[in-house]
Amino acid sequence: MKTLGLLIVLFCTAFLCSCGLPRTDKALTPTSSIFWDVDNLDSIGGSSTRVLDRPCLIETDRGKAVEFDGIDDGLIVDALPLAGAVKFTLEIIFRPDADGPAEQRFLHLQENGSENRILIETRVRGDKWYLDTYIRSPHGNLALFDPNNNHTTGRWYSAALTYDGGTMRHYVNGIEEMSGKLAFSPLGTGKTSIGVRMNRVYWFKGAIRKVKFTPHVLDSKQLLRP
Ligand SMILES: [Ca+2]
Repeated sequence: MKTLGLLIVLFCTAFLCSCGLPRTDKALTPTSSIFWDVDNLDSIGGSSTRVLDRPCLIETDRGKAVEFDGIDDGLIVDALPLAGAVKFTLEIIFRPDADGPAEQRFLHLQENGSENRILIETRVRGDKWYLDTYIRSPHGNLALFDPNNNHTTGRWYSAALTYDGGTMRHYVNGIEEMSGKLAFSPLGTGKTSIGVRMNRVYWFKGAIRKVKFTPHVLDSKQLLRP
């Protein structure tokens, strides 16, 4: 009985000591890509997801996707997978539809309790759209957009935003469109909104199929294709 008591004491001591050890938070410092399939309305990427109005789950020739009406549909995911990343690649596969709002903030990574954020947006004019990306941290901010980089709505596209420690770049279908110098410090924990800006303005009209987060810079050849 004495031996059993001793074993229990030793086990509890070991357990308490291990709890006191510093741990690395994998959620804060991912080392490989995290894929989110936007293929349901309950849980995106394994994180709890809040549904704003009625985005629709749809079947497409490339698999399931979620469709947004451009009025009040959105998803807010309780995770910011690029928290802690000093360099990164953010990618999304989406289908922008014609005649949506002129400005659509449809992928928004927002640090809790600050204005620090990473955004992928579109500007839509009739059946044409162009990419607009934005990064903000305490070291500065930069928006990249060029109305001459027009694409046709109603088709699937991939957009990518990268930051390599000094330069921000963005791509459509793996082709670089713009770049600019930026100083940046990593975001802390936060949330991600899909189909709308976090504060429920600038709604997206179209469909979204995948989001991918990578804590380093991918080569253009490695980027997702639609
Ligand atoms: Ca709606």
